[in-house]
Amino acid sequence: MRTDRTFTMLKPDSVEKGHIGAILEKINASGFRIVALKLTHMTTQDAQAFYAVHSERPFYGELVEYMTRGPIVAAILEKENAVEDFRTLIGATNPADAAEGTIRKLYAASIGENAVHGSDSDENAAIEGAFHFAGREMF
Ligand code: IDP
Ligand code: MG
Repeated sequence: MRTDRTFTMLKPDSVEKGHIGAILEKINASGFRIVALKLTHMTTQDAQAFYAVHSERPFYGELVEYMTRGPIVAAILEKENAVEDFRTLIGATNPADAAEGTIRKLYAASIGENAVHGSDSDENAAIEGAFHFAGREMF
């Protein structure tokens, strides 16, 4: 399996607030190459499946509502050590705990509405990328 790719979503709050350009600029400036990119709107079934690992958590219903309320930007990113470096770039899940200059510190409102997703492992990056993109959409 590749170890130099990760998967991200600019979540509905980022799209609603007009932050697509600023966040993609920061991603590019941080050395990631965009391999795949689209604006897409997840159905309830999509979001439930994508976040199935969290299905027993108390915030699962709220998370599915949030992630389906409007379009997202889905992307696959390439860089050496992509998964770990992208998690560093986005910052902690709760923006209140996120380091200065991170995407969540700059653009996230709360632990629930936290602007971006980043895969947590190479294995999940591959699964999540394949969830959103066909092979002919990856470059
Ligand atoms: P991560 O996105 O930093 O990997 P996870 O723990 O995997 O964080 O949680 C997935 C998503 O679920 C978070 O990005 C956030 O949108 C939402 N979430 C996590 N914890 C909470 C919470 O305590 N309340 C509401 N939403 C949460
Ligand atoms: Mg996670």
